[in-house]
Amino acid sequence: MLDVQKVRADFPILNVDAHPNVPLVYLDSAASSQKPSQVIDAMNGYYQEYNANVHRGIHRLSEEATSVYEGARVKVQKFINAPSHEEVILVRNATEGFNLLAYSWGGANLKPGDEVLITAMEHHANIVPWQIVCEQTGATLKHVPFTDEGTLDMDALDELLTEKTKIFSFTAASNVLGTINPTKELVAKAHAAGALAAVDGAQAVPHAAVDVQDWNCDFMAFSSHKMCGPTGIGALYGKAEHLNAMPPWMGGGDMIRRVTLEKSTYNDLPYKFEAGTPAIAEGIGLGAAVDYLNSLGMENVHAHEQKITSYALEALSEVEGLTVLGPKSAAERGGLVAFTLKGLHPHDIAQLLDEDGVAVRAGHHCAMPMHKIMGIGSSTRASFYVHTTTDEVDALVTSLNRARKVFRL
Ligand code: 7TS
Repeated sequence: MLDVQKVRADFPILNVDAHPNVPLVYLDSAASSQKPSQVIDAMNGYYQEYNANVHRGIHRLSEEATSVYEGARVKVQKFINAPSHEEVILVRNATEGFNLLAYSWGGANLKPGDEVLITAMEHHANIVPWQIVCEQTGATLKHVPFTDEGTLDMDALDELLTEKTKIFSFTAASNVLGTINPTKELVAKAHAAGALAAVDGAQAVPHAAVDVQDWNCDFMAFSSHKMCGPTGIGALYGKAEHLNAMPPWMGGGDMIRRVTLEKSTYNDLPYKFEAGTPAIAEGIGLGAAVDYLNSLGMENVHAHEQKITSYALEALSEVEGLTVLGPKSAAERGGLVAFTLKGLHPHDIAQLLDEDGVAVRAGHHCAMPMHKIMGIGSSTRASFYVHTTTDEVDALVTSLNRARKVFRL
């Protein structure tokens, strides 16, 4: 189990007050996690001790920067158990990963009559790129519905996966319902139908051990900033056989082998998909974040979140008028709870909670279709991570009850 007080000491921001003399209760890690000093120090160390561009200079600083930056790629590879570092494309975030996939793979492989299958519980990052590429290629976008319990409708999935389906792109864990999808089974179903399987790992990789070989997915995208790392960096994992066959996405320096004024040949993986100077400090920070999570142990991270989520579900059930979205049991969910509170708009709730130092997210959480299906425009979401305590969940509940009183509910 995690020693939460010891973990909290790693996060300098947890000593900062939300308002003068109001301690911060940070319950918004699903939007972006806080960063431990190990990550901040690694990024500062690059800028202060060996700042230089990578992959080009033959001097000590550039060689050191290249070695630490490329070392981070290998750390990411091992963290998700990818067979090779060449299959880890460093991108800006999960969103860029899906855009790369949709434009490059989709642009080259989709045609009228083909279908792309997603689910109704996707983040916009795994919806909009597919809408754009379907519009451009004439392919059709379909979606798997979810049940009233907030789990995927597996019967509908079996009907929707046909020989027309070219790719099934779905989230491993929902950022609103909290649902953990049966990724391995979903990948197997896609493959059985002759389709590729792409996984949105944005809410999965930070929270539990992920093994892309065990899942056998063809692609997976995730972001560093939700896993203790910096913003501006993330990864798209892809099987080499697909990545090698895909055309480049962005052109420029680093992604080429040879350029004439008429024509270019392209670099090997992973560089074929990495045009221009990369986010070097951020890549190094991501490597440090992987080291940090490994030092805690992903089994411990997962167990801690399950404990907090289970406590939160119980504590929130005492708040009058509150309805939790998604599965009822913590065992079926990730470390977040989104809810509605009768008579109160999520923005008003978030504002009142903020007065008490409690930071939550309110709105549609970049999942407008999912909210529409549930018949609500928005929700309030509390999300947990390695430093969350049961006292902080109690503070959330106290603050929600105060909000109800303020609005005379
Ligand atoms: N997929 C899922 C499941 C997500 O939760 C998010 C971000 C993304 C993709 C996109 O990640 P990005 O780093 O490329 O922006 N989700 C949230 C959220 O729930 N609140 O703020 C961002």
